[in-house]
Amino acid sequence: MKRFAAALIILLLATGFAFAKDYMVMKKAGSYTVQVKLDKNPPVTGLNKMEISIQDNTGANVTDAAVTVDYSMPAMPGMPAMNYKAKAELKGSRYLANINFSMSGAWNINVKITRSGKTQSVKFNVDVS
Ligand SMILES: [Cu+2]
Repeated sequence: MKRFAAALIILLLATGFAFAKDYMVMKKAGSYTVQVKLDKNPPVTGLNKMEISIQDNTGANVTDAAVTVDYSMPAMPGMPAMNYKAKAELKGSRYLANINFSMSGAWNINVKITRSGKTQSVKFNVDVS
């Protein structure tokens, strides 16, 4: 029984992200480790709040970057390509942006981090419901 409980705990830990409330992506961009969260999981048509945290290679939070989010949907039958841009504002040690998906489906997201004249990007896709 003890062994079963331990196995169950390990299973819960391993699948933890599946139960997480927020949509979350963690990626490297150059020497930065970037964590991007959306407050809706799955993301929804309309307003989603994005939270971006950036750490340098020493693990320190980066708070002096200019962060913008480009999000787009490629053209599809009856719909031209859609491209939007949001500016993320620093709040505490995180950058916050409002992302407004105008329709459901697959969107490309590109988080651009500019610091000391150099831009690094984190790209990922989301399936908007
Ligand atoms: Cu579309």
